[in-house]
Amino acid sequence: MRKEWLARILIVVLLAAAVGIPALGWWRGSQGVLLHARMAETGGWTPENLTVAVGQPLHLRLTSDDVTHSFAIGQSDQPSVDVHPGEITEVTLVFDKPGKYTFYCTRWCSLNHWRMRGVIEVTAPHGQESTPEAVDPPLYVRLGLDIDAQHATDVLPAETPSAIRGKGQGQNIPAAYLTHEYYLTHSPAEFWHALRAEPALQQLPDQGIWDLVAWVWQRNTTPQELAEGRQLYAINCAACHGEQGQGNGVFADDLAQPAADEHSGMAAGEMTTRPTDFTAADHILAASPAHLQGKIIRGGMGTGMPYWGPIFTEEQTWALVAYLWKFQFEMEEP
Ligand code: HEC
Ligand SMILES: [Cu+2]
Repeated sequence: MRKEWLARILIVVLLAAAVGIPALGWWRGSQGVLLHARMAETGGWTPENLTVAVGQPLHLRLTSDDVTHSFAIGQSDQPSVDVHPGEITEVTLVFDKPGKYTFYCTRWCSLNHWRMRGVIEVTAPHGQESTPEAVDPPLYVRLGLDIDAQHATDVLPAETPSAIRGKGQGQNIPAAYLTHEYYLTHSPAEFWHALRAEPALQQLPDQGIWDLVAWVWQRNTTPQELAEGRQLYAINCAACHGEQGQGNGVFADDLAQPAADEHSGMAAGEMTTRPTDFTAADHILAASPAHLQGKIIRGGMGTGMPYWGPIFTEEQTWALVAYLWKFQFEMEEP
């Protein structure tokens, strides 16, 4: 069951103009909220919490107190706006739905860059307050998955499973395995065991079964989704997990030794884990798409893995998951 992403949040950026105004006092008295950007270590956004009513324009005057940052709103299609030191960037936002919106920085300004987040609370007009729309909990919650549990496979492919090789045997797979629901809720290793036990596939060697797994995983994505996932990954994940998914991004070492990094301002032990190596088959092949998505949405528990739930749409989180499998499987791409 493939769920299309529900409603996109409509946010209108009426105006986004960067103007260099050296004299500070000038805009202080003028209309709008002056929003300062600083690296997370020295305070992040000030103010961090904003409130506005539905339909009311929110005028923001963005400026940076240190390096260039970038302002964006989670789960929206609006492009980010750069925020330069010593300059004012004006943005006007109009929200058409009540709720809490996360604003964040999209530039890798520091190790704790992802912590540069704030919240805009959008309130319903007076007299129209209603109970908030019920939102389905994420799939990992509905399935009751423990996304912090260790996972490792008892079977490993001899070589990279290939969807291209698997295609030829695809017609022998029982239909029950070809639903999107099956894909979302099973790890490749579980799927391998299920297929291995199928009488119709008895003649296939173990690697042939792995190639079928890769082919079915590819059937559950599209070239467009993979392209979107690739782009999101490069911008948001590669700095920690590495361009090639090997867990060796530019910040990986810093994350692994928090106490040694006195400049991060983080308490020791706050980031103690190396970013996951997505090429490690024993680990990743034991995770289901629902598990990976859950980790992306909720983040780690004090591990340094950010939570992306308020930043990405559900569609974007699935695109990321689809792309992560590319570190395990050979897939066709145009
Ligand atoms: C600031 C560094 C950092 C960034 C940025 C980051 N991660 Fe992570 N990630 C980690 C660390 C550290 C872990 C290992 C600890 C854990 O699982 O909580 C991890 C673990 C994960 C896992 C868990 C894998 C498993 O087997 O349970 C997934 C999935 C993941 N990251 C996806 C992503 C995606 C997708 C992005 C980008 C949207 C991303 N990460 C960005 C640091 C990062
Ligand atoms: Cu920043």
